[in-house]
Amino acid sequence: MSSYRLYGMGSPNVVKVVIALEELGQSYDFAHVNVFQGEQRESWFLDLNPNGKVPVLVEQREQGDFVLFESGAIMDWLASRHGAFGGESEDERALVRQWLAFQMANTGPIFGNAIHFSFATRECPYGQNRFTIELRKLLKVIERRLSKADYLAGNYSIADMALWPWIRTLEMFFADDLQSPALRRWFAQVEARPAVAAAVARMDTIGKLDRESRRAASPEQLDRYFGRVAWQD
Ligand SMILES: N[C@@H](CCC(=O)N[C@@H](CS)C(=O)NCC(=O)O)C(=O)O
Repeated sequence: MSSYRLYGMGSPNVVKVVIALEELGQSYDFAHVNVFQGEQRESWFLDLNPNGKVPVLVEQREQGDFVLFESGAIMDWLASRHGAFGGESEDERALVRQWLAFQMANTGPIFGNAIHFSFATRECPYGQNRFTIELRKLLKVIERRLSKADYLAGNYSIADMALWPWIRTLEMFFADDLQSPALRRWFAQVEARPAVAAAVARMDTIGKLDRESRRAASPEQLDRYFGRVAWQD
């Protein structure tokens, strides 16, 4: 039996955890959550994460499960639990956490909104413009950093694992904005890692489940998922 169970879908915030588990050589069961039809709002899932979002990582322990949500917290905990990819010294660990926090507080929400509003350009050009400008600003920050260091925190770490799936997802929507040299070099280096390839292969299967569940979702369920209509409690 695996010691970990990961609840998720094929989205970047979940892929980053899969990369970490693969890099750390951990076995895990993947429990697909049908977010398009609202499974994340069911009572059993809210008991795991009251915020109703994936990923959630559960470590199965004899004395009772340990449950963790928020992908940044999960990455940080995995790195410290297994003693790898989180920095060696106190200062290195702080730098890893700094770049992990940068991903969580900036690229996650801004890239996510930029993608969201790219679908809603006609309805909301203001939103599209605002988040595309912010996205480009963040890509410049990343380029500046990666032109001075091999990886975000110096050595390859959970901070790179957290950012990489977001850049991969952006390739589908903002490919023209991703051509700067340091970003391309870093992206290829991370992509070439066997653990990253294994994570991508596993997540391709999960992506198929997402597409099926999205096709099967009703217009009302999709409105709730995309936040156009409030969830009924
Ligand atoms: N800050 C959270 C964000 C998680 C998140 O946004 N998850 C999305 C998929 S990537 C989700 O579960 N969406 C479903 C919903 O909000 O109802 C994290 O990094 O774990």
